[in-house]
Amino acid sequence: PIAQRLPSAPVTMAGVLYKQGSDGLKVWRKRWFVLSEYCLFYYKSHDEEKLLGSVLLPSYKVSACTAEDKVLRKFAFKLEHANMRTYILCAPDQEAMMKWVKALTMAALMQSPNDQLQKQSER
Ligand code: 4IP
Repeated sequence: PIAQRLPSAPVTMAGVLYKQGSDGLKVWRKRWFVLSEYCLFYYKSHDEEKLLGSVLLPSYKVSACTAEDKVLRKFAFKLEHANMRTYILCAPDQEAMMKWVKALTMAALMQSPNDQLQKQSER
């Protein structure tokens, strides 16, 4: 079952990412990703007509891929969970990758993107 998006929920970040297939050939597919609150949704394309999947982020660990992951793509990162599927994603450039890793990490920790700003202003 794919978690559905609540139209009223705010979008933290959206953009193109490449996603590796989970089956044998692990073919990369270009997808449109939307981060809304604690859930990452991916669609076939930018028009957001076909929702292909969603990842409930809390308890996921977000990190850049390393040589050990043997991912032959630049700007690759992964979403790992103790007992859920691992997602291997790849951003179009370094800046996008940094932004996604940061935003997804915050969502995984159930912190809203505004929490950090708030904490900074409290100091
Ligand atoms: C598909 O490979 C796509 O990567 C799918 O991703 C993926 O589904 C399928 O994995 C995988 O078999 P091909 O396109 O080469 O057939 P998407 O849904 O983005 O199109 P997921 O679950 O990753 O969405 P399985 O394991 O779900 O079949």
